[in-house]
Amino acid sequence: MSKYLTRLGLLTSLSVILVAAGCGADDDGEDTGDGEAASEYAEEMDYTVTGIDPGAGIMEAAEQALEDYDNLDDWTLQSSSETAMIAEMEEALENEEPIVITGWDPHWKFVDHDLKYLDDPEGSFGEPEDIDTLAREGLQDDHPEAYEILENFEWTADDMAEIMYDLVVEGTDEFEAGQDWIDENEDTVNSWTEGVDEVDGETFEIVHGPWETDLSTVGMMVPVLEDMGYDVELTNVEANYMYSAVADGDVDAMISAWLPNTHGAYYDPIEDDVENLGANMDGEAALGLVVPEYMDIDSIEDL
Ligand code: PBE
Repeated sequence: MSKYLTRLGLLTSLSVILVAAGCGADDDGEDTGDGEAASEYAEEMDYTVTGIDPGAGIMEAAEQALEDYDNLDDWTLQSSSETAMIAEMEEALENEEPIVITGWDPHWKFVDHDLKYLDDPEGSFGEPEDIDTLAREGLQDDHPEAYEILENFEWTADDMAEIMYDLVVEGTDEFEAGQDWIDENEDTVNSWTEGVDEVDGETFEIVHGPWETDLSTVGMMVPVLEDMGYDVELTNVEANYMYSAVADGDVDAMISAWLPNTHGAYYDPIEDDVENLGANMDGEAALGLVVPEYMDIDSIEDL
């Protein structure tokens, strides 16, 4: 009951402000502007941002947004998984209902659906960042060939999105999708492996997170390393364990470190215990709140 009252209170004060600003509903209740529509959305969405797994860095950024924006005071962030979030989003799209999700780039969802990021004037989601490659200490001595390939590894958001699209939308196995990309991008892959000696069945371990971005990346890198003679083992864990696994030397490398913001809380404490081989994707990783295009709002402040 009290929750209901709070919401009602919020709605009322919002409408008052919006009507005062001349952008609310007119007398017969017809929607004449963004503002009134926004408050209706909020109630329809049950004041909920639909999120993913609780360990993901984007969930921390979304919690930060709930703190930074006064209009989100009574909102909650619902955790689930990437798959569950996308399913909810697709259902909303089908019914043209409002929904707000935690969204990021690169991601295939922007290819197939008309979606938009909401402006983030408070900067809760930070600036676009890099995806870095991290190596365990001693990797260069133990596996110099793989070390060199990983040091050379560099691609773009479009590259990753191609594999992700294949994987998620076409249902292709990640290694097949990765191999298809390799076949179409031989020059790029050669620029990573040129002059590097092949090895004879050495085991190489990569840790990655539970998201499609990570699957797409390893889906490509595993065939590259296998082609060079490695026997690659993958471990799929939650975000914080990716970092401790490399820092503790339990695995050889990770190639999906979203830095400096998204995984900053995981990276900063172990920074001195790993070797950062630099960005494999430069400034193209971005986070935010995402809504369908048909929603008549542009900013988190309009929610
Ligand atoms: N993501 C995709 C992850 C990193 C890769 C943005 C969902 C996150 O930790 O938020």
